[in-house]
Amino acid sequence: MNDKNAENKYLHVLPALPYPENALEPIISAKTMSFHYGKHHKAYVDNLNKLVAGAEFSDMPLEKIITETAGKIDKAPIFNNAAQAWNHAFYWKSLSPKGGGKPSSALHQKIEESFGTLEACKKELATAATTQFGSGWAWLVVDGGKIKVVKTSNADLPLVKGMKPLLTIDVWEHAYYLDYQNLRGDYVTAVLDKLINWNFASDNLGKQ
Ligand code: MN3
Repeated sequence: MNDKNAENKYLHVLPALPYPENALEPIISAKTMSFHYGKHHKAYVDNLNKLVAGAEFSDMPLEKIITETAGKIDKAPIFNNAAQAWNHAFYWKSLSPKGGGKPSSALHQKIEESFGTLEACKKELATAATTQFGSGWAWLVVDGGKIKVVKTSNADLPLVKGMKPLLTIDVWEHAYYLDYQNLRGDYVTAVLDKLINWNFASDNLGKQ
């Protein structure tokens, strides 16, 4: 992509959005998407390439960089940018203009085993998303064969906790402030009702 990173075996690239920037309106505006994807997500990818250029992690794919740098204070800038690059790519796929509604029967059954009802699962996701103090993420994960809701701070992610992520909601202020200002709960409710991509979660459930 540019000469500066020519020595990197892995040049990290900003993945294409799975839909146009205005596709999630009116729940998430094109303006939010333009900044969130085009500025924030892009900056994480660009910063990661700069941080690893010609150095220790330049020959590693994204997920390996994340697991190798997790919990190491002196590698925090690399971890933060790598994890945020990964988290955002996963978040875009966790949303869909045709989202909301109900999961596939296999996922629905697993959700009912863990939460009783889909509504209870959504409520727990909403609670995690609204009670995460400061910046972070709410996740639906598989942990020990059971579906659970977890929340993480800043760039942290289930991948480094031995959990398989199924979907995520970004609750950093940049995800909702232009559209909802301080009303994080309204953003979360709208996303869960109209945009959440249960098909993506089903696909992830089926993966090893
Ligand atoms: Mn974000």
